Amino acid sequence: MTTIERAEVLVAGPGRNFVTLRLTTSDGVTGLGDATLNGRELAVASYLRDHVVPLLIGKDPARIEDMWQYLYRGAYWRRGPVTMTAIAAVDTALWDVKGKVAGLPVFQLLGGRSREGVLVYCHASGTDTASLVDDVARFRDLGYQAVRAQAAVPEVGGTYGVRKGLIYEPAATSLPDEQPWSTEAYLRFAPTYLEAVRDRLGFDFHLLHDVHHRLTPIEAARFGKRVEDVQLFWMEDPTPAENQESFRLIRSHTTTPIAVGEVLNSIWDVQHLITEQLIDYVRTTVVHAGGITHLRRIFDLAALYGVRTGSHGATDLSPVTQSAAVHLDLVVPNFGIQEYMEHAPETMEVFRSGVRFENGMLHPSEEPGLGVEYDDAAAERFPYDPRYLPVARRLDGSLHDW
Ligand code: CS2
Ligand code: MG
Repeated sequence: MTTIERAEVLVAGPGRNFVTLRLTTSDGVTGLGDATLNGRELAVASYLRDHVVPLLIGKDPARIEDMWQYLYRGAYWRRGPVTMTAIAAVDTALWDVKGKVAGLPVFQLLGGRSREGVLVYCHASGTDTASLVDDVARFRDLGYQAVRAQAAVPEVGGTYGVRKGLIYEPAATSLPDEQPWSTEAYLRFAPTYLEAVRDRLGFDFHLLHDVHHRLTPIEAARFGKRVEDVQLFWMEDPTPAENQESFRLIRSHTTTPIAVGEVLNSIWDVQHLITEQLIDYVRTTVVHAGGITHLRRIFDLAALYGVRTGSHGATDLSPVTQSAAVHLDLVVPNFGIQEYMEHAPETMEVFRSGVRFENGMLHPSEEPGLGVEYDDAAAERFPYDPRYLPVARRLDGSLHDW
């Protein structure tokens, strides 16, 4: 019987920090899984190295579903970002192996193409309204059919999602950067820059905005109502997602579509959001919600309730997740949109990926498996360097959701 012979937890910092699981079978077939949790990478590396890898050696790599059940229910302690990211890495690597053994790209194992390509959205930003509108126009000229727009709020300096230079990387400091926040200033300013984008560039493309967990439910309801004429494709994370009940209040006040889920890690975390149709797009991901196996379950539940997919895809999700996401996005009937941020050149030196961008869509490679290989020699040149995500503080100094 073929078994899992080797399991390597690879920690490196090419462009930014990543944790990758590489499984090797007794037939010499390898599979990759992303295990990156931005700002808490070593917690997942330890969960894998110290508690999961010893359970993998000697197991049958073909038994993906049984492995998922074993690692989830067998741990006793369940759910949460660390656990589910570790399980995700194993699951994704096993799908990669299965594709290579079958000689098929993973999307063929999941049911084959349902669409020709995967519609993506990119991140436009600006330090003020004018530079934001110019940045949206630049991405439209590059062929993007969907663009996220974020601008700095004047009274409080930097704000979430404003790129410095070519690559946006929020985890940029060796201790959390304390960034100021004013809800009042944001609520006064954000609607005006979204309106300016539509005034200057029109309505023939999808415009998205990430509130990034910053508002109370009633503030989010007010914001959603205020921007209805902007016709957003979605307002994302309008309020912290732990309290799923909050979205009922927002829903009752506005028709602006709602997207939630990048910080959620299991079907139980999104169950009521979906079954009570409190959201329009579910943003859970391969890497943080238990891998391809579990994410497919979430997407199939969402399909029953008219909720579409809109997976998170920032640069702190590695090219392994990006490829796995595109394979799944190509197949699921209720696909909505896929977030896409170009990784840094250093990242692409380590992760050799066959995913390609063409006229506003991503396309997976036709290689067997996920179509991503890990270059150890290149990774050697980029050691892990601890980085934290920022924290936000209101102008009175009290802690706010970043
Ligand atoms: C954001 C992310 O892309 C998004 O929608 O919410 O940039 C998020 O801030 C980071 O992935 C956190 O690591
Ligand atoms: Mg987000």
